[in-house]
Amino acid sequence: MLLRFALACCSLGCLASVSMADNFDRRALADKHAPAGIMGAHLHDKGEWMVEYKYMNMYMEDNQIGENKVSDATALGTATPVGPPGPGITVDGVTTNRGATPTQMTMEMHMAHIMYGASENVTLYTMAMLPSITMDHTRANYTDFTTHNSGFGDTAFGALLRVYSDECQDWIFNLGCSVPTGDIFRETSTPTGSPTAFPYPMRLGSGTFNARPGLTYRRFHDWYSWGAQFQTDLPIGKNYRGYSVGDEFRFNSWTSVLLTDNLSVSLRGEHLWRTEYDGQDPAANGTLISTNVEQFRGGYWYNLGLGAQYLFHGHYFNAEFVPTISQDLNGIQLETDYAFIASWSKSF
Ligand SMILES: [Cu+2]
Repeated sequence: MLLRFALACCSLGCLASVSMADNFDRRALADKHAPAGIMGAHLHDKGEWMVEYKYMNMYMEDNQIGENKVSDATALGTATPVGPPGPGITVDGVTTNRGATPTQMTMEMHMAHIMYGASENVTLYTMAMLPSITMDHTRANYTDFTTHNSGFGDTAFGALLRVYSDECQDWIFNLGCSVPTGDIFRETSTPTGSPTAFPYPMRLGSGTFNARPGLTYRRFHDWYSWGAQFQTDLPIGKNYRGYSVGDEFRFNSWTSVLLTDNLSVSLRGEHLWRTEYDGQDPAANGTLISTNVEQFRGGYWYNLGLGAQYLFHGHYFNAEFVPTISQDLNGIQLETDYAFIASWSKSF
């Protein structure tokens, strides 16, 4: 590492050690992949496969209007138990939470990811997702209930195209999409006793075909690497329930530092924008609860990613802790606290 550092200091090029060993592959060290929260940022050699299992858990607690946290009493519009229906709260001209307010949500996701190098310049990938969503609520009469939904989510696939590469940098275009394999028609008997549609954020998929184009830049230096990525998730048309989820735009940048050839640490910053939902599901009653309000799905989030990557006999471990540093939410929504992402992968 010290030698690398010394070489980097006296070199004008990005990779001083390239000339030291002809077969040296800088992209094979611990920082070969971007931090765990990033997808579509590396290519594979022709004929090479990669399998990955990725786990994510995101925690949300308490409501926020815009940038300000509010109490459950404020979210329900009453400090003393009434109803339901209670008075609810009016935000941006929309009255909601007359039935109940969400207080907490966890979204777990299991992901199975396969990549294949179809050629030197094209890597194909697919990813199956299994979300498991749990939401806690308080009614206007201050009794609590919990709803849960889990199963097969939407499936992503696409092609990563090498736009440009040289010995120390890559430009990669992600020609990605997702198909609506996640069920959006599931119902729950909690809390009403009769089957009711899950609110928007508890559904397993978007119900639409989504275009997910993205562009990534990566640059490798002797003892560190960095990258930047713009990634989108754009629903096309409306689903069979008459709405589409919001557009999503993410801009990430990160730096990974090699502690040894097999161990690196990373720091990442993520800007995330989501627009409100389009259309309306007739079964979503926004007056009863804020999670059914189409306008209250958008906002801006700034997330930090503190990660580590470890390469052990061909097994690649990638983990990241992702606290949300600031957020500006449309209407009233649950506040995101943090996420944890971990993955194991192997190439062969
Ligand atoms: Cu891969």
